[in-house]
Amino acid sequence: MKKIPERIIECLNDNQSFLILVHQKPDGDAIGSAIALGKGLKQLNKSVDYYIDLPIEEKLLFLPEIKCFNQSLKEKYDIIVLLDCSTMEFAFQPEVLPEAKLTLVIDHHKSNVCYGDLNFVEITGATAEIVFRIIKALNIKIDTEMADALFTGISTDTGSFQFSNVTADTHKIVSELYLIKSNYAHLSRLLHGEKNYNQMKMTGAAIHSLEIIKDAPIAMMILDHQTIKDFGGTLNISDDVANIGQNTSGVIITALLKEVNTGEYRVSIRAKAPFDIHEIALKYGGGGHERAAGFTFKGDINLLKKELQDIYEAQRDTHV
Ligand SMILES: [Mn+2]
Repeated sequence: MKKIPERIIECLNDNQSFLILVHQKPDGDAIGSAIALGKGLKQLNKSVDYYIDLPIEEKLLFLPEIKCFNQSLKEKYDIIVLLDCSTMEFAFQPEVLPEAKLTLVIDHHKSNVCYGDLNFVEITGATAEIVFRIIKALNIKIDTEMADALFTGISTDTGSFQFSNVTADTHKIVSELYLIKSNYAHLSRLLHGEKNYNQMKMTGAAIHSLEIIKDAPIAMMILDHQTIKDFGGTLNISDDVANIGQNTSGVIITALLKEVNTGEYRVSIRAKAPFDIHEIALKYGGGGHERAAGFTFKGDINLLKKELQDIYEAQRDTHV
């Protein structure tokens, strides 16, 4: 674990007003990181506003602070903090971005381009891990609500501690969260087990569409536009649907295609180590990590299949 640089701590300590932004379509890590940092800064008597892309998935709505999201914004802040967001284009931001003395970027994406005035980017399991370390460095007491927010961030981005991005540091941080609140079983079930009816049906439809590409250990699942509409929209496609493909015996790479508009797919892609699929996401203007990335694809799905196959074959040769 790198030490949090002094200038980041100073930036947070020495300023008074903060606006927190995260990536569009925020996930558990984005929301959990924002809330933990926001609550922490409020403990230091700072003024904190959040500007977050709504709606938020149902399972995250129990988190505190959500009622404070998108309240009237100031014209000017000391600091705009961007969390879990690899480029400014991915940030969900007001049409007119308030003025700020400085933008501070805190992120764990490999594809982060360090677009802030101040940047702290480290490849960790979740941005929430970095936020935890910042909060500790600021000597802020973590209350149970902040612990829940941090646990939510770490647990969701690591697939309940099963992904290859989990490290000893992840567990060290989570072990400290257990000293604040002794039991996360209920929260884990809420985040990873429980689904509403529409989410269950959507998951079923994804499984039904599962196809293994001929001659390659690549799984593809497609949720067509009508299915997404029938079961309550993309918000009801839970994060773990893409992992179902990955859990099929022998599969190395999975693509889950969500037809958000006719012929336009939001693609979630997963890979098993040591395979790295983040380049294809960058190529299509998306982003992400080595083993989990996303992008938008329009066009012939067979071409995408071919591309995935090429990635697999090129990397198989280097890894063997
Ligand atoms: Mn994240």
